[in-house]
Amino acid sequence: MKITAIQSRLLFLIAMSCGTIGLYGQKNYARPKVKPEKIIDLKYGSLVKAYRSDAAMEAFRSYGLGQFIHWGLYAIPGNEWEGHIYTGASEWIRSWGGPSKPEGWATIYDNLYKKFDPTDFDAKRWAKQAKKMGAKYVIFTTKHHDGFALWPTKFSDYNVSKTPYKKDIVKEIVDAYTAEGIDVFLYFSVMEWNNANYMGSKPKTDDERQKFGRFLEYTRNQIFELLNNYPQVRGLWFDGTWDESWVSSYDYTYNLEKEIRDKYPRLIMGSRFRNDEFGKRHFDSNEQLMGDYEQVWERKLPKHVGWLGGNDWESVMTITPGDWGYTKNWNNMYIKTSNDIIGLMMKSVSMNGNFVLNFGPDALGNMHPGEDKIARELGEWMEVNREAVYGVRNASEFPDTDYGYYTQKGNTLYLTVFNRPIDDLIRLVVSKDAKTVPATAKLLIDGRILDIRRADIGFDGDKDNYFDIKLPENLKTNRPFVVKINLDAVKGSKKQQADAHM
Ligand code: FHN
Repeated sequence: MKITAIQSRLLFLIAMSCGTIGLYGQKNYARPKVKPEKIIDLKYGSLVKAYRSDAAMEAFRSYGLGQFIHWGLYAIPGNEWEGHIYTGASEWIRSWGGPSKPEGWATIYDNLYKKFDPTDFDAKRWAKQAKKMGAKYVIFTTKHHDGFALWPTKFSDYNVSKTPYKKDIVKEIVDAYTAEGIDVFLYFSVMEWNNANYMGSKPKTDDERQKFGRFLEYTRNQIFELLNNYPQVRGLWFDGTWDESWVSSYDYTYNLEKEIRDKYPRLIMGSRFRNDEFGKRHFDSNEQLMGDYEQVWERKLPKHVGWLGGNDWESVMTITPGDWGYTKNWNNMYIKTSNDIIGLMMKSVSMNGNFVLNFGPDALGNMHPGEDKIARELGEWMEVNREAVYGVRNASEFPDTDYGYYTQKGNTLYLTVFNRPIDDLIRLVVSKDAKTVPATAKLLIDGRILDIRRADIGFDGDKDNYFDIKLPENLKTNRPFVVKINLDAVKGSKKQQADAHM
């Protein structure tokens, strides 16, 4: 049965989003053991030896919400070309193959830079939108796998200065977002499809080793060029580090990370930059995190906070099933709703992570209308509920709840309710050993004080206490809402319930 190109794209994206991971569940993703059976002697293991408590890392832990922006030449086709539909992820369109590929596609793509002229681009407008949305940091693609640089790099002619636009886009983004108080992280792809010195496989001959050696030096030069040109940046977000050529260069990459950290000790780098001498990525062979935070959670979330082993982490998420770059046509695929996104964000922060939402602007410099809508709706929600998102930690004293997600800041507990109980009675389960108990409660949405009382249910031998919070029947909302609960020291002793006789 012949399927149309749209159907094949739909099938591809469904497979992408469900095949390896379920958005809300975690299928086929086995967590690494947090403690190795035995410690081995590693020469190229993790360089992050201690918990970072510097201001930059503490700021990272408090971000809560970030914005990812994938922008580059792939925005010009936007996943289609002269009626041909590309079924892969839109930012991978240069690698288009198979019968649906337009004739001479690679050459067409490699000449798109001559058309790149985003006349609507206004970094200040993007930064203001991100600010209103509530983003505390942005991760911006300086160069994706196609190797096209959005800054006037001295180390390659394949860059924005050679386009009709000419201007330094990375500088515009760094300046505009920094001015809005949003910290900037720069995305940098190591893999570079159209670089003559790049190869995916491990260099075998002397010639290949020399060639890839030139590529490694080029990579190092661009990294330090970015850090030198844009000193405001807080972090580097590396990608495209899975090919054997890079994996086998663990000696070089170890020393490169060491050089970066020695020169920029406050820079934040996730676990995706490199691997140890056994090829272990994200966690070295002693299960040590290969970066300042776990950078594994891409279009997936941990099932619960225990999976994280106390490491810092972030989840990066697409609004479409699997496109990071601009995609013209959002029909025939699932587009995450604002409630989906609020749920993913609150699940992330309830497990001490950050949630980073991706935007893929079009070739003129406009966000997709669907992205503008989400940014607006998320911003409206954050306007009211941001205190439950920023600078919070896992409410470890309170067990998971079926009502939604707990986050905590000192003696303030936030319950973000997604599942409103049928009787409007929220029953908090509080361990009898808890040092603090709920004392007062109010709704963030309108400030109303809520009735809260201990429910002496009399469950025999129960290890928990119960506190009931009554929601107002006239509370009308189609969004998750936050109950702000003040915790107070346990007072007095409670009436001893008689034991049941069996
Ligand atoms: O291949 C890239 C992909 O295009 C996109 O940039 C994502 C974003 O995290 N990273 C890689 C896939 O893991």
